[in-house]
Amino acid sequence: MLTLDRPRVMGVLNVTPDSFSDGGQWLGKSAAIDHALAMQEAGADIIDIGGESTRPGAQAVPLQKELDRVLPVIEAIAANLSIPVSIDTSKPAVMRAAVHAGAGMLNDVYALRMQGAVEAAAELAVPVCLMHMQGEPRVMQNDPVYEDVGAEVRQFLLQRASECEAAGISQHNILLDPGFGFGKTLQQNTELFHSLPGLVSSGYPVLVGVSRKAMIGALTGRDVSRRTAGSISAAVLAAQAGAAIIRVHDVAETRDALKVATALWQGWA
Ligand code: 7PJ
Repeated sequence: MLTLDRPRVMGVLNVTPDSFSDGGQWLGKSAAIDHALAMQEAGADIIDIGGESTRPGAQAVPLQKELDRVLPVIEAIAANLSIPVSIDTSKPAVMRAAVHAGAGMLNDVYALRMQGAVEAAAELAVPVCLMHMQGEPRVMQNDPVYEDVGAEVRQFLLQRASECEAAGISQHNILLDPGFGFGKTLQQNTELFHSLPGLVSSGYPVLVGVSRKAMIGALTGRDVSRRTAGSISAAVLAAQAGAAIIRVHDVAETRDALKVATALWQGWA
């Protein structure tokens, strides 16, 4: 679907009223499609659509509501854009409906741990991103504890990958994501980031999402609308550590930064 010969940019499109950085902005179908087109124009390699906020403290969204939010947008994007669409969901019914509507990838912050999700992903046979999270969104930031966050996250993800493969998901369709901000303190996020090369060495493509997150806010003292520079710094370092896909809100800026950083890092333009 997408070759991973250079760091790829995944543009975030939340069709939710309550996501932390763009909640409510792209709720209307035409606003969502315009934003997706703008991200494609800005150099996005893939668009990630989410209909359920997973911000700390967020409440679950009923199935039908999630379907109503995401399906019309996926259909329109699949018809009008040339880049693939990923569906950010944990519900097997949403995974199935989204792929039938044209989505080409699954992105699951629960790493397919919801009942029926592994089976759905195996049947759909599209790439799937397995993300690490300690706890669940409602309570995940209440004092998360690790002995060695990098090692524990890596072990969890490799265990999930082998369970998924045993259930019929092709190894070539699996991506791993350490889940920055999902049940991690600032210190744990920074340690985890430092351990990225270890996860990359597993051989699975690694997806990293740090864009505008609280860890960027904590390090810069900026509110969510002014975290672009901090986010780009993290995106460049993630790419340098070997991440295959960077999930971001600020597509044009991140693309520019990655183009410059990649050429200079390689010593080859
Ligand atoms: C992530 C995600 C992430 C993956 C969100 C936000 C919160 N999916 N969905 N990785 N974050 N794979 O955008 O800050 O880090 S929602």
